Amino acid sequence: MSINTAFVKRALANPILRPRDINPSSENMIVECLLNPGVFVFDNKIWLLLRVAERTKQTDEQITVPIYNEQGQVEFISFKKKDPLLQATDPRVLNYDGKDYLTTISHLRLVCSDDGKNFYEPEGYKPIYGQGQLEEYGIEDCRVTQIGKTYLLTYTMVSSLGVGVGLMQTTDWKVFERQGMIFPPHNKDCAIFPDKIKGKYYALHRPSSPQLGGNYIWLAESNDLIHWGNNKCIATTRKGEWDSARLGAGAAPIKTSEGWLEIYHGADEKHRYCLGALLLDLYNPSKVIARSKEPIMVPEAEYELTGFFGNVIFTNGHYVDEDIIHIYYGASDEVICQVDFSIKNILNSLLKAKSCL
Ligand code: MAN
Repeated sequence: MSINTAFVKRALANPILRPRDINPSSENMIVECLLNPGVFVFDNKIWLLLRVAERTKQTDEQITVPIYNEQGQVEFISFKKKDPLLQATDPRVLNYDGKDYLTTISHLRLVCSDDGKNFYEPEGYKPIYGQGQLEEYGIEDCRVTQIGKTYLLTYTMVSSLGVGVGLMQTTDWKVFERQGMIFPPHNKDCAIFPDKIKGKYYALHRPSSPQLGGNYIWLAESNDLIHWGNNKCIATTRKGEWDSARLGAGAAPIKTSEGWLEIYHGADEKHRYCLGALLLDLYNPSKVIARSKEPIMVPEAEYELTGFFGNVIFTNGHYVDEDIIHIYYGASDEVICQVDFSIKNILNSLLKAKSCL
């Protein structure tokens, strides 16, 4: 049961942020893409924790990729385009002699706004860069969950050793306590629930299992946010559907009278990324009450269809104001956009989908 597209209210000002709106981290770098922001409310403002993907200038003969060295400085590696050992067909990643490299390196940047539409970089809040070997290819797609006065940041740590989930905590967005990798490779798309359930913390995450299984959403629980266990798979890909190749959680689930509402992304074999919803039992979130049969939103606008990696809408951030969920998303892995949904509408579409199962 699909959602009436009239209920998908894209901001008229979309894209609300483009690469040219953000200064590069140094004069050697070019901001190539802005992606997938975490969202939170702090100091009476709406904040985005942007993923800023940068690269250096390219030449006709060579492709140059950035990595962080052990000292945390950016270094560049160049490959001759004609070199037969180079495979460079995906704009996001290349392979040289069996080793994968990202074409861009991402860090996280804070911007804030009084109205949720016009964002600026406030003074005194520094960018967050990758640190150490497990983040040598950068950090990406950060979810932000607020518990009390503490903000929990779950983000993708990227390195030649693999892709895993890191955790940092902050109360003031100036000092960050890094807790290291909480879910080892291959894992990403981790969102911590904003409330404990029966005394335990819960998180959605997305391990990838290459031989058996696939790219599915799992649920884990923890007593201390650092050690996670009792893992359960709660949503798998669906053959022939819009989420047939992979799926992953968006931001922290929203508590509603009907259950935990989770907005997730699903992709098919052609790498079209859409948004859907899951409804999880309030007291036992491993129980899926309902799941969107059709996406609640598909790439349709021009800025969602073409760009750095077109046909992609990807979200990991929103804030809620009564019935409205204000979603921020990356479009075509290049620009930041905003869309509003009514929670009631999504819940209605989910409950109808349930009765069709
Ligand atoms: C990955 C994600 C995102 C990105 C999509 C689409 O799975 O981690 O960073 O937006 O692919 O390219």
